[in-house]
This record gives sequence, C-alpha cells and structure tokens, in this order.
Amino acid sequence: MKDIHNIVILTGAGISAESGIPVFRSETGLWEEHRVEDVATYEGFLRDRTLVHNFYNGMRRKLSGVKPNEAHKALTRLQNEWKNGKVSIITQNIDNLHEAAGSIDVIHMHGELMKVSCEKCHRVFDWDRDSSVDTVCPSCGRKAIRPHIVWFGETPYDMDMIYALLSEVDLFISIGTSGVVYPAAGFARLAKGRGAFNIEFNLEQSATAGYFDTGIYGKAGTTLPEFVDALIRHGDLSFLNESK
Ligand code: BV8
Repeated sequence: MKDIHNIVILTGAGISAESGIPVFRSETGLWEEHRVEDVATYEGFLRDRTLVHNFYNGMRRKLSGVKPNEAHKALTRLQNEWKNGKVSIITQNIDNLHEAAGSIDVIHMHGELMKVSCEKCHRVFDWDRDSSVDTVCPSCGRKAIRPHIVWFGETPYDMDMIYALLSEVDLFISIGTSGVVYPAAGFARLAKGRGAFNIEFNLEQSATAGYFDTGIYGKAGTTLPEFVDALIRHGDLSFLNESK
C-alpha cells in the first residue's frame, strides 16, 4: 500500500443529507419542486430572475437553522490532525457546513449560498439576507446582483487550483456524490491517473465507482468518522486490509 501524504476530498450533497439538506437527484427528478433548467441555468435566470432569486432566498433562509453533522466534523479532525501532508476539501455544495464544522480553505467549485456577485462589476459579497432584482450592488451601485452560484453551462470556480491539487494527490476521497455532474465527476479518473488510491463514501455505488479502488457504503455520518479516526491513528491505509 503506497505512502499517503496529500489527501484531496470531494464532497457532494450526500454529506449534508444528515444535516437535513435534501440531495439533488431524487425520484421526482425535481429539485425542491422546480425543474433544474428553470433554477440552475443562466437561461432560467434570464427568463425569470425573481423566481431564481426567491429559489435561493428560500435555501439561504433554511441554512440558518442547519448544523454540520459528524461527517463534516470528521473532515475537520482530519485537517487538524493529519501531519503527513495537506488535506484539501473541494465541495460541490453551496452550503457552509464545512466551514461551520471548522474546516478551512474549502474550495466551493459550484459557488456559495451565503454570497452574491454583481453581473456588472463582478465583485463578490458575503450575503445573509434575501436578494432580488432591486438589490443594489454595494460596490458599483447598479441593480445587477445574482446568486454566487455556478449554474449548468457555467465554468466552475478555482479549476486551476483543483487541477494542481489533483496532480499531487496520494489519497482521493469522494463523499456523497452521485458522480453525474462534470467536471467534478471526472476528478477520480484524474487522481487515478496520478497513481492515487481512490475511495468513495456513498449510500450506493456512484456513476464513477469504476475509478475507485474501494467503496465504503452507508451513511457518511457513521462511516466517515470511523474511517478518519483509523486513518489518523495508523497514518496509512493498512487498516483497510485488516478489516477485509
Ligand atoms: C461545465 C449549483 C465547462 C446549483 C450545480 C453531457 C455529458 C456530460 C457532461 C455534460 C453534458 N452536458 C453538459 C455537461 C456539463 C454539465 C454536466 O455535467 N451536466 C450533467 C448533469 C450531465 N456540467 C456543467 O455545466 C458544469 N460546467 O462543465 O463547464 C467546464 C468544464 C471543465 C472546466 C472548465 C469549464 C457546471 C456544473 C455545476 C452545476 N451547478 N449546482 C445549486 O447548487 O443550487 S450542480 C449540482 O449537482 C449541485 O452542485 C450538486 O452538488 C451537484 C452534484 O450533485 P451531487 O452533489 O452528487 O448530489 P446528488 O443528489 O446527485 O447525489 C447525492 C449522493 O449522495 C447520492 O449518490 C446519494 O447516494 C448520496 N447520499 C445521500 N445521503 C447520503 C449519501 N451518501 C452518504 N451519506 C448519506 N447520508
């Protein structure tokens, strides 16, 4: 089993499920009663800005009552206690539960619910209240505020940094993602190409399970803390063989 130094973690909606935030892909295929193309594309925003502002206002209001769960806290422990290299967290989630659990330098590749940006001056602002078509940009004064969210067809944030992290990863861990949305779903293949050991934590096999050396299936709030504490204790993955 190879030496483990740099760890890269990718999280999806599944890590926040036990905190009470609904995941994206459910049986209805709807997303909080809306069609994805109406609320998660720029075209949808152009068609009905008020609908989209209110969609995210509703999510943002709910976030104030949501707490990080044991899976988020386990990643913070790993960041604090892993001494053999870097522990980087890349999330597809727009909630702030990694930060609320104490994790640092979290890369929000699909944006953040608690931020808005200006379509004119492109500045980004912390935002904990509702936004609308009448919201005035605190910097340039124009009514051009939008949710700071990456919609389908838009370029995810910090991709250069993400590719740099994946070029020197020894252990790639994916948690709570269905492996459907790219480019995030392609990270396991990139890590594998770098020679990393890949592990997925999910309820069931993701669409990209084939790029993982092993999967640990079950609720991340239970499976992840056990794994993280064993990894910190051993400093490597030898315990995985023992548990087989
Ligand atoms: C881009 C913001 C170019 C909104 C989101 C055809 C084929 C392939 C790709 C494409 C294609 N056509 C277009 C594309 C590209 C497209 C894409 O991938 N489409 C898919 C749908 C086919 N991607 C894009 O447009 C992206 N941009 O490609 O730009 C580019 C490329 C490279 C470099 C530069 C530029 C932009 C995508 C971003 C879209 N915005 N969100 C918002 O959040 O409000 S994506 C949305 O889906 C969320 O961000 C979410 O995080 C993400 C992924 O979903 P998951 O997190 O995986 O959630 P899901 O519900 O699917 O799964 C949850 C999983 O958790 C399940 O597996 C479940 O089993 C598990 N689970 C549940 N409970 C638990 C659990 N696991 C453990 N414990 C539990 N308790």
